[in-house]
Amino acid sequence: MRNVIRRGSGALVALLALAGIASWVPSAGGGGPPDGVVQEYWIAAVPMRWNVVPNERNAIEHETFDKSETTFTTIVYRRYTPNWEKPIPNRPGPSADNDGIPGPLIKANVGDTILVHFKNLDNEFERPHSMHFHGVHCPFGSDGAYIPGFSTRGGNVKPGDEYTYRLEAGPDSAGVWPYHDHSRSMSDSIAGGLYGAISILGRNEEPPDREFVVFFAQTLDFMTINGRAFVGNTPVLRAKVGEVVQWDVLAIGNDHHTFHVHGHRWRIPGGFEDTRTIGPAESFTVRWREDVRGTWLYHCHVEEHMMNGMIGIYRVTR
Ligand SMILES: [Cu+2]
Repeated sequence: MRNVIRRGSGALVALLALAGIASWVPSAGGGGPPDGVVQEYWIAAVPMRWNVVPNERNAIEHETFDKSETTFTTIVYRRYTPNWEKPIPNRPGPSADNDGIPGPLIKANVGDTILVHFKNLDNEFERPHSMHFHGVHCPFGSDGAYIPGFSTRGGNVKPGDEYTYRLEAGPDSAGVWPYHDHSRSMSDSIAGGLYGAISILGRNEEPPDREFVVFFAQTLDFMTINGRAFVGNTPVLRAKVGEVVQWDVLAIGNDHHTFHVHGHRWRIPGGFEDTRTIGPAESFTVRWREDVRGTWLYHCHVEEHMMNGMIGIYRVTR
């Protein structure tokens, strides 16, 4: 579904000229190699009814909930086919059923240019929104942050309006990074799930066989992974023995979390670990080649968070 255009082709230059964006110049320090490609995404902020606990149960502690305590109307990032023809599922497959929180996983390679066409379709709260990306290079106009008197239209996209953010994946962009609303309404938006991840593959780095996004945040009164709480609602992540798995771990909101996976550990400088602390807007990836089957837990190890929903299942089969 990703739209890939070879950079430097005459057709692209003509296309950009037609679109009125041929005057774009790469930002300092992020100049990609001539073999980089242009990745294009169409992402809108749209209203959605979201249930944090769809099965209305905390299965481990035999607690039940009512739909009225777990469901709310919010604004999420939704991916569209080119030129806004129709919405498409954010990530069919790798991370269960996410179709709103977090937003679409944006993928690119070091050296690529990323054009994110953003449209504000918030006709529910009628608030301005934006997209602000960590980790990538961009000209100031694509920073997506609202600063009275200084920011461009991209920092405060009004309902019904569109803006195209122009980003570059430099050598120092390799890894995973959050993106989120940074307009005037960012506090409400982030609490409501208006965030996502951007994953950039380094030079000479092979893509993993499986890539999992684990986004820690509070949603309503629950501690959530990808906007869901409790085993049976949070993503069930799946892999096979022998596969290389990559975990993209991110956090947003007001809390620090500790990412922990049962039965596994990953290499760090000077040794190994199986738990790592992550604070608001921080992000990291860990990888390993899967070597043990089982139905494992992954969770935040802050006890209150885990008991309040921040826990999921990782299934490894032969
Ligand atoms: Cu936590």
